[in-house]
Amino acid sequence: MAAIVSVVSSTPNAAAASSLSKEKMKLGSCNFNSLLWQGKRPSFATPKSLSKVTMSVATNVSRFESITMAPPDPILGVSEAFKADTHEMKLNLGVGAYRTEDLQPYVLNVVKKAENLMLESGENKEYLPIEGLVAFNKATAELLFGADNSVIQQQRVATVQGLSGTGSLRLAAALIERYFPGAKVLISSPTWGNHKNIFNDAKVPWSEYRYYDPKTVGLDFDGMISDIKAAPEGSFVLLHGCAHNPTGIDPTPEQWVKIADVIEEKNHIPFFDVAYQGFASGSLDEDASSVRLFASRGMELLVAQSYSKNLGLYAERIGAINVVCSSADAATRVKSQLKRLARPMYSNPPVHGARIVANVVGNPVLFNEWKEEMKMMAGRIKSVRQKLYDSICAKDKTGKDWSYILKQIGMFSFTGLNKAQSDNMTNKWHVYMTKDGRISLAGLSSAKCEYLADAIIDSFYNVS
Ligand code: PGU
Repeated sequence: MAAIVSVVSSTPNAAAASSLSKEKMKLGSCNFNSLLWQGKRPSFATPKSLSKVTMSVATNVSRFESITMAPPDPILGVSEAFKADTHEMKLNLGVGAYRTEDLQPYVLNVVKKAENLMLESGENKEYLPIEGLVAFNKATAELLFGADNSVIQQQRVATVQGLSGTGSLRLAAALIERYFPGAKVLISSPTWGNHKNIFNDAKVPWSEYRYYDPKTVGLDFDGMISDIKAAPEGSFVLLHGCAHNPTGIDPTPEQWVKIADVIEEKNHIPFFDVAYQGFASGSLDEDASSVRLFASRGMELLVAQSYSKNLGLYAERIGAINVVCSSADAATRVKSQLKRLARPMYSNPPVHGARIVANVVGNPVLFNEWKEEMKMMAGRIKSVRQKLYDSICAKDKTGKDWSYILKQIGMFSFTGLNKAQSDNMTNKWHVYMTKDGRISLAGLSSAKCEYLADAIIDSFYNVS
């Protein structure tokens, strides 16, 4: 850490003194304070013009000296490394962000249309209420549960607009910390990397339940059920509503029923993270079926939503936290406390993304167009998934079963590559991915499937 020192001259020349006093010199990693303390003159190259200077104090060692460098983020840091690579075949399969076949970011047509409508109506930039845009909150809860769902009809859902999926999860974590002190959140092993950070920062204890079975590259259903059973009664169980991140492995409808059974039996509280509604199957309703199953049993539950992927609103930070309560009265009180938690954190949420969602969902023409675009995006991901699988099978003559790639759903494929193999993908093949072996198929074009297949086969067989 560099220390900065102001130097004052002993020369009688006032002008020179003043100019020198303004001079700042960097001392590199030298601990200047401690040198002064020891009565030693710090050794550094002194410019000639400063040769008569006495070091009459004014040290400024940073008060942040003890703060160490944070590691790069395991997901978002991958994009930074990708940008720095100049290789022509480089591929960014790190972050889960949809790209076109030309590997360009995609702004949905319905989003552009909604933005035009917003411009035309000349909306202002006044603060939103703490809970967010009322029309958005209504639209988002109805999209999740279905407008005719009894939880909506009976006004049993407390919905508060959040700062996308992450901010909504964080708000829920704050609610758990405040009103369920000591309660544990169970998270899948593995899970989206930020889940642990969110609960750690909110001071909510968590532990993991088994989810991924490396032997089958599939779901460890028995392990999952027995870990949920073994957890202290009344724990929160974090579930990925669809398109599990990072594995791409979802329970079957029958397995969801059994998961709901054990959660109910143990009096746990289901806590859904729904970051990919419509993106997994291409259907908004189908991707919400896990959440709706739990709601239909009359269970109380939490659901964090995100519009980053399904509407491509990544940077708008638009999402929501929904708390389904057993009475409308409880929902009103929960909502008031969510607002109280939000107020000192960020006061009130941003308006732009909320208006886009409300306009798209509230306009039947745009809503239908959105569904078509979502199907198109989900379809492109499915087609590169198929092509990648076909390319790998055609190139790999060992007879290894790669069918798990096809069984996975959503943006990601969990390749089963270990850290060393994932490093080889990046260092040798310029394929950027997370070190847990996850690739985002949303960042793959069909033109690059063959290349990726070569990279995976090389890494799998030639690196241990
Ligand atoms: N929950 C899950 C399961 C996610 O995968 C993501 C995004 C989020 C919540 C939060 O998304 P928001 O943008 O806050 O709505 N995961 C992506 C995006 C990059 C990241 O890590 O934030 C990913 O690549 O895993």
